[in-house]
Amino acid sequence: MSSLFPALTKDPGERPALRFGDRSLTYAELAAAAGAVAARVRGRSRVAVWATPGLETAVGVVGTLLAGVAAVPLNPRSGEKELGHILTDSAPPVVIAAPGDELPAALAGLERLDVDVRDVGRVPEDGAGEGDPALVVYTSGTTGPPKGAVLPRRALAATLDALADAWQWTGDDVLVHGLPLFHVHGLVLGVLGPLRRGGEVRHLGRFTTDGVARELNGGATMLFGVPTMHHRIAEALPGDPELAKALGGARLLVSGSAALPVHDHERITAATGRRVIERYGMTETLMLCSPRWTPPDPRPSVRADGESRAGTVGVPLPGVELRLVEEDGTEIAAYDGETVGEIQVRGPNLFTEYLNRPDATAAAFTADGFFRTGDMAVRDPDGQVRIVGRKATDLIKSGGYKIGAGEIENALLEHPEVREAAVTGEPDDDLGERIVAWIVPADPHLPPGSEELADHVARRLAPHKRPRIVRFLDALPRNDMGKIMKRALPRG
Ligand code: MCA
Ligand code: AMP
Repeated sequence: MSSLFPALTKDPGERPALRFGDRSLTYAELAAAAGAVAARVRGRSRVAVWATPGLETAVGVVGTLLAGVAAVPLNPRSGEKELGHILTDSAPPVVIAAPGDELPAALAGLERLDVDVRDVGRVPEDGAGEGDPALVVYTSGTTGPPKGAVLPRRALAATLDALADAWQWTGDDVLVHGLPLFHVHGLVLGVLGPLRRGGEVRHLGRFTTDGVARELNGGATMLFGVPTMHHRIAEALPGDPELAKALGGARLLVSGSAALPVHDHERITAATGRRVIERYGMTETLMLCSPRWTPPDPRPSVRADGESRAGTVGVPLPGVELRLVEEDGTEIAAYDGETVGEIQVRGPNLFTEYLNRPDATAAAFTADGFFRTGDMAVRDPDGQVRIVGRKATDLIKSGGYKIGAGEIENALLEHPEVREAAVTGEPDDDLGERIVAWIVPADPHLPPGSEELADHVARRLAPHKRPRIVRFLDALPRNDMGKIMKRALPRG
């Protein structure tokens, strides 16, 4: 296929490509450093990347892709159980890291390859096919450990080009964000996106509203974030004129990974005069829907096609076939803003399979090749999609991370002082949903501490999967079959 990064192969110049804090690389420097990585990983089956929010991660992933090899980004905060599962499942022979990174014992058996961002190599000819795997990204399901979604090179190219079309995203754009680099949002959209366009990304290392204000006031044109980040911006705006000025001057403010509450949309628009564009996607499908961006028209009566409207996620992106279906599989024809159905999608942007999970892959697709998203939506008369819920109550979206109740329950049950455990999500102004653990202690007179249980989950899985609230019960409500009835749990 044609190159994923034309800006690296055709005359890479002194234009800025990547900036992390005070460290940066031009396109020429990135081509050299990523070319050196490519030479070192060529011919490997897969490469794990210790995905800290740093320059080396970006160079490591780009170099791996240039070599036609698939990268497996690892959350550097993964606990032992989660990391162990990902390594066993994806079996990478090599791990890419930054010099000086301390790697956990689970990675000791892998060959370690440190990225030197000043290395000089050549960008190889692109010999990879469009169906070849580019990334394996781990994503939670309702039960069991996370599954590795295998994303082909075609999917990355298709989704980034569709977004470029919808948003008029070009090499002149400078993106700022503070998203983690082991998920689709921060890595594919947030790093590979600007590089495919030949533009610049400035990563904040860690999200702060001050960092956003500084970069948008200093030449950045676009901001990507999860709703929690936009919520924190909305909270800060009244007392922060610099932030209001920064957002007011941006070309594009984008939210995704979970629903942005209408209240936060409204507060940002009131303080900055700008609408946040809300797009919708999934790890398995990459981006599915977005409003189209058009330059602001001074005439108030002019509305652009698919314009951003709070509460909706816009229209299907170019190349994405999207349908709503009833429980029995019947397609819903109505654009009435009322009839709810599951979103099913097909297109070049989709993953190919869950690694080593043919059962789960088969269950995820319909006979005619549509992927079942599990998201429930309606379509408004103007074609805009409005997500109204999710099929599975056992999937929790917290801070934009998808977290399966089952994996946390399993981790909690491994604690010696826990007899029974159920995990639910409840509304949270900041995180969207917060994780609640319902525990029947082994010894009713001596329940484990809440902090102790949170640490236990954080150590095994990852800190963002830890329960924020722990409630103790004498017994979990169960039906006649013995199944836990989560809806019958007392409300907090
Ligand atoms: C607290 N911490 C702990 C513990 N408690 N560590 C270990 N054990 C504990 N018991 C630490 C945390 O690690 C962290 O450390 C700090 O305390 C605060 O953590 P926390 O409160 O959890 O989070 P936060 O810092 O407030 O994070 C909010 C956030 C984050 C920045 C919005 O949730 C985030 O980055 N979300 C992005 C998720 C994302 O990218 N999703 C995209 C998925 P320290 O202080 O050192 O940091 S892709 C997707 O969904 C699709 C494709 C799409 O559409 O985009
Ligand atoms: P992930 O598996 O982490 O890739 O999360 C994908 C899920 O995030 C989708 O299936 C949706 O439930 C949710 N999601 C992503 N973007 C939005 C959005 N703009 N509005 C509502 N939900 C969203």
